[in-house]
Amino acid sequence: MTGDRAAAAPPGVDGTGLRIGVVRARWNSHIVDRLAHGVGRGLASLGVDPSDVVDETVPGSFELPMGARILATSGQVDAVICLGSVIRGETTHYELVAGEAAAGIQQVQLTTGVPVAFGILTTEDEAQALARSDGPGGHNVGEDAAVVAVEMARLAARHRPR
Ligand code: DLZ
Repeated sequence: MTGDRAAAAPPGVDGTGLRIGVVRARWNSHIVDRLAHGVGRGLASLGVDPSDVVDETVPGSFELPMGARILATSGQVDAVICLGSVIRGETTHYELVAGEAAAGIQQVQLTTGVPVAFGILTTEDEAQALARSDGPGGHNVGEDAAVVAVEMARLAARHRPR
């Protein structure tokens, strides 16, 4: 029991033909790798072709907004997913890294108009991070973020100015 609720895709949401950017932080990579597996499962379940996924890494979660902005403005992707793990017990400036990552991601999606899904775990300890980056059938925030990215990319496409 993680205390979180996973995002369920609304009926009919389909990722076929969408191009998705995935930016991963290299800090706590053992957790971020698990989130990336969740993204893979989530995108595959919605029909996104793996060849339509653009993968990049950045040093840490603080750099995720910049990585997202680079992909969002590249014209290569319909949405971006940011993956990171910030663990309070192991990080002296937890609030700074987690807060700036969240604020930066929101700023990127609002200023570029390209949806950016928040797949960053901000947890008290490693056990919580492991519980939220589970394998198939368990809770994985990367899988949730994949659903968010596809749903928001479709929303943006439906209302794109002509
Ligand atoms: C410096 C730092 C620390 C202490 N903790 C984390 C963390 O828990 N998770 C994470 O993704 N990144 C961390 N970082 C690195 C910063 O995000 C950033 O990469 C550096 O401050 C360099 O700008």
